[in-house]
Amino acid sequence: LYLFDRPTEPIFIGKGDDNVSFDVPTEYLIDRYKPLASDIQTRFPGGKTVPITKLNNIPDLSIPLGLSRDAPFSLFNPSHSKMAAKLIDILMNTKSYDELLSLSVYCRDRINPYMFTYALSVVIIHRPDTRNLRLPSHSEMFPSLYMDSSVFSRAREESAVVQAGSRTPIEIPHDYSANNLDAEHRISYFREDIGINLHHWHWHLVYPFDGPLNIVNKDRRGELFFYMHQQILARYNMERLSNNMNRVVRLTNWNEPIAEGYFPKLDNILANRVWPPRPVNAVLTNISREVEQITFDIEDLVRWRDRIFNAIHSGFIINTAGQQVRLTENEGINILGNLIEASILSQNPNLYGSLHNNGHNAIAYIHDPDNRFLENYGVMGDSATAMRDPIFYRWHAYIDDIFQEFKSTIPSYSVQNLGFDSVNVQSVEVTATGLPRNEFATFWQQSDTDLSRGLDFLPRGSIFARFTHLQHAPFSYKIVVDNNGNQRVGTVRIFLAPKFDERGLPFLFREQRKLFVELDKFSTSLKRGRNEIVRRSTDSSVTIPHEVTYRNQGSNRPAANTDAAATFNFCGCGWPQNMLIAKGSVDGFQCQLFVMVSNGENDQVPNAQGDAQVCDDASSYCGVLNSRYPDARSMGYPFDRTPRDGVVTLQQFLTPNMVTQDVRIRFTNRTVAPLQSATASRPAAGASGN
Ligand code: CUO
Repeated sequence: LYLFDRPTEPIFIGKGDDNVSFDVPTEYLIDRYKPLASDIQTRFPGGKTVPITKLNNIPDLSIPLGLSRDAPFSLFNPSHSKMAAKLIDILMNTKSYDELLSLSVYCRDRINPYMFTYALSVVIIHRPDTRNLRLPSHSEMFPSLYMDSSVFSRAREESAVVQAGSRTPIEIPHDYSANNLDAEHRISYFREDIGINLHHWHWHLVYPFDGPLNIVNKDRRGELFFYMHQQILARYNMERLSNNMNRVVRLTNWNEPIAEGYFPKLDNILANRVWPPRPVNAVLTNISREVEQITFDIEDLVRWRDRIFNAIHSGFIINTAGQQVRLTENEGINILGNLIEASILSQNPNLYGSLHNNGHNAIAYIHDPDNRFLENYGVMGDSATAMRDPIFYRWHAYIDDIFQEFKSTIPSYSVQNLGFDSVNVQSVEVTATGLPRNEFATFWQQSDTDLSRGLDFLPRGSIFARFTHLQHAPFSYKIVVDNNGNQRVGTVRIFLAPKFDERGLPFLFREQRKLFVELDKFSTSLKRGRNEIVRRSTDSSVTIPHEVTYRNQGSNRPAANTDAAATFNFCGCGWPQNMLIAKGSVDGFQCQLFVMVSNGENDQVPNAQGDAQVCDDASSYCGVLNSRYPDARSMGYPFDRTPRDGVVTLQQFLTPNMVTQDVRIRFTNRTVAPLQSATASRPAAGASGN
């Protein structure tokens, strides 16, 4: 895991506080350092050295070496993702842990650090012999992707003057990327939330669209691509409505200037440049970037879009063999997810192209489409940063609308598809200590994150950045269910949506269904008669705990080489607990809480256990490690389809096994100090957690 520390520094340099270095065979040093070998190897005496076995045969690395060390690496770039896929394949194919370590050390100072870190992370998550190593948080490895660049010079100064342990955390101001002259700035706290961006980075790490087939081809990955991003939009729209903003507008007209600008204030540490901004009213044009081998026209996007709509309305796609593949009620969404993204599972990339990925690219290179200014991609070109930009949501709203178009072609759920015989949900109630019933409380909270792993300066030792994020008071649901039949298993599905639209009118079901945010889903045994189910907000199947999102936060950090550590890696994917509930408003933003108990027998997935005990923390958006997706229903059920005839309001949609409750989200503009003090150093990597 030391391989992840200070990714741009040479491998043989002593690794910070822990004073660990690698005993690297001379042949492994890059040519520039070979003549200095004896000097280098004795330069950092003392401490611990990790012996590295010299491999007799180094596999052919020419493909991943095709990208220079200081070039930006983007997974949305097909040639980059092919290079990374090759590296993943090579590392996956090493025969033993020792061989993997040795080859990784060999690669580390040669391969582009960002690509190396990405590939090694994918490998560690997926190899049985490394799955239980504890990956550091991506925001620790590359803090510059997650926070205002001004933090780093202040951190450098503090570290130079003050000893580790007594250093003051560097505060990241709330308003660092813009001010309220930009209307979109009102929800920058959501777009720039470190936990949300980490979730997105991690999701794409667990579900890469290219790479070895056994890694890419996960159960229902195309459908999950649709659902996880649909939920991001539902959450974003709820956040917008809480801030008196309209729902996000789809990016439909690709010739019109884009009104939203974005100035990220992030550093690109590899190239020592700032990330390119996008001024207001930029216009998309054809992309022709020979260096990155990425060339397509806006017209290509138009053609792919038209073919995709054509397929949806015809009910089938054409695969590469020229055969029709039906877009069935159950399989259609998964086929389309892979085809629209596009992943390597797309059944015909020639015909349907790569609409979503190249939309990211068209926006990411909008400021320099033919590379005449030698500028890198903008934040839309990286899954770690894309969600910072308002345009991300407009682009994904467009993509989501295509999926919704498909959903409108398949049959609606009948009352029978929705009901659960003799099970009646009587009521649901939300309670939190010190709050009125059915009210959520939100406020600001500060947290600290350690920068020292990602910054290559001396003297070493922990130095923290202090950021402010949204938080809510923990709460519980109490659900009362009458079961007039025998004992059975039910799946409890809890969702939340805004009650009123931009004009203050109650939502019609047709629109509101797309705004339902999943809060939790779990299975429960229902005895005959009255059942009272109590469930805590922290148990949500959507979120991961704060200390998993920000792995440096101390006390719950599991020891390395345990099952709990494996949980940590996969479960880095998950919506941050602090963002479970939207901000709401000072007056109490009005929402509708929805609870459904569906028939567990129909929801069950054979062989869905996998490593569920190890990791099922955020299964709703991330699935379960080494397992099938744990819910047999279409993702988003029961809101993923247009309603049956005659249903206009949510009330009319309800069957007896569903209930709704009016609730409010009340925001208080106060800031709470960090839960844990930042003065304690992080535990040494590889050592037991404290
Ligand atoms: Cu997650 Cu567009 O897919 O960013």
